[in-house]
Amino acid sequence: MKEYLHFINGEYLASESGRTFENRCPVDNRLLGMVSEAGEREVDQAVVAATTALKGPWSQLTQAARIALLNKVADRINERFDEFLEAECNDTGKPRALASHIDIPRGAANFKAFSETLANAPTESFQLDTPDGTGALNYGHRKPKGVIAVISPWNLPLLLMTWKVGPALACGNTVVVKPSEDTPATTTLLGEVMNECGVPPGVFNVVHGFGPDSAGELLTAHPLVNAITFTGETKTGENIMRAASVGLRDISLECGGKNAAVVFADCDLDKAVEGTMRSAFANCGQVCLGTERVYVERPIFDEFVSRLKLQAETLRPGRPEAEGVNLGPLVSQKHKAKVMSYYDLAVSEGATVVLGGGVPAMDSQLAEGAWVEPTIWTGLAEDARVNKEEIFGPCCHICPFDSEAEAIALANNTPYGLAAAVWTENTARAVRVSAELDVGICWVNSWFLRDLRTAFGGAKQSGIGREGGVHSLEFYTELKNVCIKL
Ligand code: NAD
Ligand code: 6OD
Repeated sequence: MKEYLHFINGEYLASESGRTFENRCPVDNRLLGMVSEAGEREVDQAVVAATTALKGPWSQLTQAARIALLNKVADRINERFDEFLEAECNDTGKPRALASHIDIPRGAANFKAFSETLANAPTESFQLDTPDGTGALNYGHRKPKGVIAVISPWNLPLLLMTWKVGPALACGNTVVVKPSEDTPATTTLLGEVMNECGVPPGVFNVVHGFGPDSAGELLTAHPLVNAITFTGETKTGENIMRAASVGLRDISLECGGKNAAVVFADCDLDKAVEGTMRSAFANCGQVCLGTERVYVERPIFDEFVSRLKLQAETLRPGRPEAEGVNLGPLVSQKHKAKVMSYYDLAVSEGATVVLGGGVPAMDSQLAEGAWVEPTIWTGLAEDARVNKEEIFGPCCHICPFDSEAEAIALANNTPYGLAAAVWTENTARAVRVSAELDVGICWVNSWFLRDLRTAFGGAKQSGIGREGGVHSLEFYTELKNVCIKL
């Protein structure tokens, strides 16, 4: 049985209190190990280590040397690919085919993606005329922001954690990471990689625990934390924003969504069905960018519904390593209970269940796992709770529309504003509709196609701020103006 320890100042250690909690595999509910729960002492140790490292050898490294170290980290993750893969699949239950294609490669790539941005991003410069005629020169100078608290979720644990740690370290900050209590493994393993690559102690620290009254809250409240970057639910984002207001610390919040896909009759239907298959069911529907509301133009509505159903019926649940498996369980029993409550609610709100709606029959060992059926509904009212609240499971509701204006209004009829997918072969329409959608990320004829130089983040209640490319640079550095009187 594994022991998941904190990683503080380059060393693994358990909590002084001896408090631990279980880490279970959602495939069959087997106990994977015990996780040490950080208290005030460990969180303080981690933040102090990060504060000390900020002024130590880390600050002496040139940008090029820092980038070279982070490239080494990326390479070492790839060398230890199979260990990261096994750890991620054990914690989440996701198919190996998926994690080896997305989670682990992106977990490594996030350490490389920002080096070119950093090396090539200009800062502004202005010449100012002065009454004495000699003038002044202004220029921008970037400094690391300091100690960054990174609070991450369980759905893409390595990818979403390194998406923040990569640029934070590249910009010269130090970090204290609090991974999700459900997925401690890959973040813990990353500590070994940091040591192997020679990243100075205290630059990367990990504390384990829960959110409220535990490591998460203690970390975000710590006065030596200079900024907080968070991915998770909107409600948690609100709590973190409150914590960050003490001492006016900067925040980046990447939160929940209730994303729409808009499928026009002039789309390439094969591509629209295939894309919606992925956006609704990939990672068992546990992707923040995933589609839970599908709006389809009436002439192709029936065909779209029956083709998506046919495709979803091909999803094969099973162990992560099993050949041909393309559907994992949900992350935990707790999350299964939440998703199942929405499956029941959909029926009581009057949905027609096109597919699924229950728990699949799994063989004896897997029967204890957090499995749910891929589910498709039609016929719900627009204001049904199932159409309004984020479920974060393998499910979607499909609704017909009759005009472009109606589709836009329906898609925007949500307090969230993370992502959307538009399916049309008419370029003018694609440009028009994507301009009108109130979201941070809009894909046309694709989904989750990522270019790490681009802005990533949510509108409305899906978040605050943008990361990615120069936007990460904006968040992870403090921009100072230097004014030289000539
Ligand atoms: P969550 O908000 O429950 O937890 C996220 C993290 O916050 C965990 O590490 C948790 O322990 C911690 N936390 C909880 N309360 C806290 C508090 N008061 N103070 C400090 N830390 C606290 O989210 P989750 O269930 O892990 O993840 C699923 C959610 O994340 C969904 O809503 C999904 O849409 C969202 N998400 C968003 C994005 C994005 O990029 N916008 C990406 C992935 C997931
Ligand atoms: O691709 C990314 O950089 C990113 N942040 C993806 C988020 C996925 C949400 O579940």
